[in-house]
Amino acid sequence: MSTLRTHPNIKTDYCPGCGSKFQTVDNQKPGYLVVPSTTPKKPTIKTNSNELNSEDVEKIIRLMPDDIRKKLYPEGEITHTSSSELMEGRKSGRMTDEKQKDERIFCHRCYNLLYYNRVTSDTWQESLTTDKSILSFLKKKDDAIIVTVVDIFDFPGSLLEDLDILIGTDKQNILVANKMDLLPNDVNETRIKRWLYEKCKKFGFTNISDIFLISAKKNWKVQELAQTMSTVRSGFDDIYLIGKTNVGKSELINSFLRCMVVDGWRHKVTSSPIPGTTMGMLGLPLTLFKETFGVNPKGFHFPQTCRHLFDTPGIINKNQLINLLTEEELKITIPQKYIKPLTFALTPGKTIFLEGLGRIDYIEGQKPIRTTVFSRLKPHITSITRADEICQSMTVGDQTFLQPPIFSSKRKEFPAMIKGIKKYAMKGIPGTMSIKDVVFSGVGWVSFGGMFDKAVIDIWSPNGIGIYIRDKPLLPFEFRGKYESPKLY
Ligand SMILES: Nc1nc2c(ncn2[C@@H]2O[C@H](COP(=O)(O)OP(=O)(O)OP(=O)(O)O)[C@@H](O)[C@H]2O)c(=O)[nH]1
Ligand SMILES: [Mg+2]
Repeated sequence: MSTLRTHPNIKTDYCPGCGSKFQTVDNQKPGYLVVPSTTPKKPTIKTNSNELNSEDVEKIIRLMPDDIRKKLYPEGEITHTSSSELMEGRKSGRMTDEKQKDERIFCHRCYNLLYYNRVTSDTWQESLTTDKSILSFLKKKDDAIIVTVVDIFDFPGSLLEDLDILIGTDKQNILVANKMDLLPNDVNETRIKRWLYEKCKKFGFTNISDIFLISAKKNWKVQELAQTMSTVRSGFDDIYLIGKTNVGKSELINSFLRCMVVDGWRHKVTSSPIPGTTMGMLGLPLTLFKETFGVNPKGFHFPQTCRHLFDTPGIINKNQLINLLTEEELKITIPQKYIKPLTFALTPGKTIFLEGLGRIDYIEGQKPIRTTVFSRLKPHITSITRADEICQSMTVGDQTFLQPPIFSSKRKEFPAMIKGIKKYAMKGIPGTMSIKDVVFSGVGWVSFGGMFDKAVIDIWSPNGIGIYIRDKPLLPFEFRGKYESPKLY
């Protein structure tokens, strides 16, 4: 593989975006590299006579009055640009942009994700790991602190189970609940932290040094998190970000880079909605972050040489419904911004669909139940009989109004909707608090509340996977979102 390093910008054998080992054999496999040419490109011939070449531009800049030139191009900032780039520069107030300056060479998949926001193939999914024991080396590693990242929008589906057994209880382990920007901004953080702690205990994760509610995308609470990491870290520790796929580990690395490193984008790693974006360990030297992670509470500066902040490959959650989706479907399913709760009354004999990814039938009960949907997918309500017919047509591969899934001739079989939980009984309570959440992993959840004696529901999903019942709802009081009638068919 060392032959790949013939190009001056290929510094290692691994892609700096996703950590895959570079290879030039199979363009459907991780790390595929189109080996760039080392021969310098010939200058492009001007086709547009109005376009200035770099020499023309430099000449114009040289001829400018001194004071104007200094104002426009402070020392060291003059770059070779064409006239159209100059226009761009003027618009954005910068002479160059990140993509021009980032000279690192990425694998084919990262290149397309970073610059075109698209995936090049879907067969790489076969190389993803479901085996969380790849992290078990951490159990023997004394010089490490762990940051366990979960997705608050997909909890408990996004939590690594039995963490205490997997990596031991002798290390500092900070729990980070990411994507808080998707929740209403007036949520009670103390209650959510307590809620998270209780849930984690239930899933075999008790060794929690601290809990942070952050948004890596918006850089919320990222500086505070870094401060705590530096406090709990001894000078000789590496830092590992671990978690299931798609929780935002890589985006958190990028957020640290954005907040704490000048020109941090030069070290940016690949983050995308495709589960399994990071495929190998990616270590950024802590020296990059200057003192951020290197100062202990007493203020001593420890040597940081060879200590790293590691992004790790996410452990794929076989239960996550988003693993079944194509890139196009992911783009319409994964929430990007604040999810507005949608509240309505569900009457006995009715079904609520979250497109073709979730279905709840109200099979037995007397009264309507207060139902609130937290999902990017809009709910559809129909009778249970009609819902059965719709599912029947989906099973034979017919396109229905429920999308995703989007059926096409190219699509491999999509799993049929089956009952994952049958005849689940709930009892209502007086007051405004919700009583249960039904979670469809990665897609969203439905909260139930109100005063009723008994309501019995069946819960369906593709192959019956990814369904969790939360005895204590995450947002028990946030049902008041704008009342809208769900679509009726
Ligand atoms: N709304 C929101 N989206 C986020 C946030 N952080 C990450 N994301 C999105 O979540 C998706 C997954 O992010 P990644 O950083 O690739 O997740 P990861 O944990 O590194 O995933 P793998 O590499 O697959 O293990 C991307 O679409 C991100 O834009 C956040 O704070 N808020
Ligand atoms: Mg990643």
